[in-house]
Amino acid sequence: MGLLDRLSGLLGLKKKEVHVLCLGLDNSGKTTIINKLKPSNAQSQDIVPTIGFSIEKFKSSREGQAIIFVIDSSDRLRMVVAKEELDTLLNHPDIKHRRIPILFFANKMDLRDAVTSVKVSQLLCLENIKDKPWHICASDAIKGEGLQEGVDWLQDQIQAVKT
Ligand SMILES: Nc1nc2c(ncn2[C@@H]2O[C@H](COP(=O)(O)OP(=O)(O)OP(=O)(O)O)[C@@H](O)[C@H]2O)c(=O)[nH]1
Ligand SMILES: [Mg+2]
Repeated sequence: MGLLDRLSGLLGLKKKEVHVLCLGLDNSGKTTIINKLKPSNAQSQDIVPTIGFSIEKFKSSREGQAIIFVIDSSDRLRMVVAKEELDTLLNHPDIKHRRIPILFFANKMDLRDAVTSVKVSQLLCLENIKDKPWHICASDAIKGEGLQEGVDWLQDQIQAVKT
């Protein structure tokens, strides 16, 4: 079972479609992360740059939405661009006044040039996000490290909304 499937299993709820938006600059690791969240028999071995955007369907247990925002922690040069994209997202009318949980993956932690997740959090000024629950996890999407912690957090947020 993939992590997202387990989410619904743990909640013991009827399977419904869940809409999780996975965003971030190109080459940050979005497709690799989504791929790792699928059941192992559904994972693809060959990931190529996504042209346009892709929509993946998972079965899960909740209505509503969450956002996963992926950052290449080794790409210091484009961190400011990532921040601009994040700010644009946070100011988007569909997002701005909603308490939508945002999970950040400070990805590519295995690379020598990677900065810590605390540093990523500072560079993106995450402490300024006051009206939405957010969480940042260091991850290595190729090995799948850190993804579980992130999904666990999202699960808690979903549960908090449901109760
Ligand atoms: N070292 C390392 N490489 C990674 C990690 N995650 C992804 N990559 C590599 O980074 C490259 C880009 O990954 P993708 O998953 O295609 O990134 P993306 O965000 O989907 O990129 P676009 O589709 O272009 O927007 C690939 O070569 C991945 O193998 C990681 O945690 N560590
Ligand atoms: Mg992609």
